[in-house]
Parts: sequence; structure tokens; C-alpha cells
Amino acid sequence: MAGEPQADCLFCKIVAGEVPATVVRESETTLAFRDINPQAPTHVLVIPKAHYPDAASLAAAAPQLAADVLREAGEVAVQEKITAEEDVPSKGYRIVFNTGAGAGQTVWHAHAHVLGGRGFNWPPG
Ligand code: D5M
Repeated sequence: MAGEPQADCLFCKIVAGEVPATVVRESETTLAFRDINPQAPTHVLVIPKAHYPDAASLAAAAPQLAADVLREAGEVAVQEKITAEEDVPSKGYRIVFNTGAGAGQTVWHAHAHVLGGRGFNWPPG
């Protein structure tokens, strides 16, 4: 059923405490932890504790929970001191939801990547 923990899901196991993670932030509905393979000085994943396979299915089935993930991603950026600053134009961060294998999704539990601490190119690779 939508939102229920999946036995074979890595991020459900992290939520359950069965797989270790470096947690940087937690709310009633979300968990934020450092990516095991960081692509920037700050690389944190924000996930809903409930299981949805990707961002689109999360937003469709549980819009408040999707909003919780986005809010927490913003709070991670503040906590990690990577937010844009008026006097430091190079600062700022990315929130990325890879959705589908072709876009680079490898874990089928919705997650926001929060990336910062370096400059980024556009378009992305
Ligand atoms: O992002 C999936 C991300 O999950 C990828 O950047 C690696 C990260 N990952 C994989 N296993 C772990 C563990 N155990 N802890 C923390 N981070 C992990 P995607 O957008 O699906 O490619």
C-alpha cells in the first residue's frame, strides 16, 4: 500500500534504524542524512519516512508530505550554511529529485538531494 514500509527498500531500512546513516536533521515525517557518495562539500538527502517510489508519486499521493520534504531541504541548507547571501553571489544550493533511471535515480524511495558548497553548471550533466 502507498506509504507503507517496503522490506527491500534501503531508505526504509535507514528510517527503521536497520542501516546506519549520518543523520543531520529529523522531523516527525522526514529524515535528512549525508549522502554516502557526496558530489559536493554538502550533499544531504531528505526523505519522507513513508515510502513513495519517487517525487511525483509522493506529491500526487501525499502533497503535505512532499511539502514537508521541501521545507526540510530548505532547513538543511540553512543548517549547512549554503544558502544564497547578498554579499556572496557565488553561494546558493541545488535541490534535485532524480526521477527515473534515465535521470539517474538509483534508489526507489523519494529523496531530495541538497547540494552546496561549490559552484554548479547549467545545464546539468
Ligand atoms: O540517489 C541515491 C543516492 O543515495 C546516491 O547519491 C547514493 C545515496 N546512497 C546510497 N546508499 C546510501 C546509504 N546507505 N547512505 C547514504 N546515502 C546512500 P539517486 O538520485 O537515486 O541516484
